[in-house]
Amino acid sequence: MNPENTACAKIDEAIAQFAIEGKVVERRPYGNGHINDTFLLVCETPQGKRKQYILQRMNHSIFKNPPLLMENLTSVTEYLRKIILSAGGDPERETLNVVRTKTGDCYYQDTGSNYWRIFLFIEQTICLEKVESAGDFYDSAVAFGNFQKMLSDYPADTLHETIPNFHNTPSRFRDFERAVSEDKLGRAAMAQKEIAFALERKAQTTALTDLLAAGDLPLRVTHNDTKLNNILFDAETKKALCIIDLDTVMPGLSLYDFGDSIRFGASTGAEDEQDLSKVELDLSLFEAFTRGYLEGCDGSLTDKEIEMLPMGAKLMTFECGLRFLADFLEGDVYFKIHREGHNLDRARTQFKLVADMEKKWDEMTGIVNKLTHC
Ligand code: ADP
Ligand code: GN1
Ligand code: MG
Repeated sequence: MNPENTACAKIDEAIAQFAIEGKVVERRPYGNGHINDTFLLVCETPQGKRKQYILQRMNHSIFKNPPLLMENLTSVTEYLRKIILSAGGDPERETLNVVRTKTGDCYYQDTGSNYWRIFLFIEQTICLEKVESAGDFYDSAVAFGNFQKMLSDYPADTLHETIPNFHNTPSRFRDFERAVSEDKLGRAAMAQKEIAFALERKAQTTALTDLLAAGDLPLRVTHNDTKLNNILFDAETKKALCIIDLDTVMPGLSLYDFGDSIRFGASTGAEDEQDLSKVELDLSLFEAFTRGYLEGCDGSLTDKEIEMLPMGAKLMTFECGLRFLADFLEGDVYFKIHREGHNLDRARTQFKLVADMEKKWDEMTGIVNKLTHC
């Protein structure tokens, strides 16, 4: 999906439906998300006031039921709004705010079956693609832990599963095996080393799902996509301000949120780094995030969840690698790519990180023990 092409097609029809302030004077593709098509809208009122919005075309080949997704999202953000207000915070900056259509709906389905939504643009914020300091990463951890805590009494059974089996690693492994055996584009030959790496680790994929099935890990309301660029930092205070990208807020494990943050943020290289010598797990960042996450969850994690934190990190990294590799084999139909082989490069960084976590396993568990016994 190319945002520019989309812009030409239905974007004006969509914008006209929403109750936004002023006239759109500029619009352009925005951000680095892999899933939705995101645009910044700059508006001006007749009085000369400038107001900005985020317009998104939801990816409905991935999110099969955008209306139910939007029901989750509006309900969760309204719930968060009340908690933020009662804590004396600013709900227009600390959570997403959905702008309604002129007829009061939270999304618009255009005549070409695209689904659109608009959020208030959260001004004066920074979105980080890479951890710049251990302090930032620690802050993001407190915010993600706190996010889960804020939603701890949310009625989980009212949430729709926007992507079934999203973090079910054995199910992701089966998808990967199918992609290898179908090898639709004959690309498997280019990824033999990576395929072998994944197959050798099949037995590990059930580590978390087995504990969940046995009732040894609690199901919570989790974000499920906690990479660093899904959090906005206040540009002035540099503090973590708002958790965004709420499309996958669903019942899940705390270890999914912990692990996904580590795989993205505690790596010394970018998710798509081609020079693998630059990619390893930074243990000081692992420690900073673990400390922050434990603080943000504020004593709510069980002993078993804490014990499994390193496994959460390893499994989420492995799972993401499997997903990138399967998508490479299937012809890049899920994650947006910006160059040939992009998904293979991404899979390679994830597997390099997994291998490094295996080497650093004792240090990882040592850090978790140290932080929970001091
Ligand atoms: P995707 O699902 O494709 O990752 P996101 O919802 O994460 O899409 O949005 C993509 C990017 O747009 C984010 O990483 C962030 O930079 C920016 N963004 C999204 N919502 C807002 C907002 N309300 N205010 C400011 N920036 C935003
Ligand atoms: C996608 O939407 P975005 O870019 O924040 C993906 C995550 C992956 C991530 C890898 C809905 O996240 O699961 O971990 O890419 N989101 C979805 O960068 O599949
Ligand atoms: Mg995102």
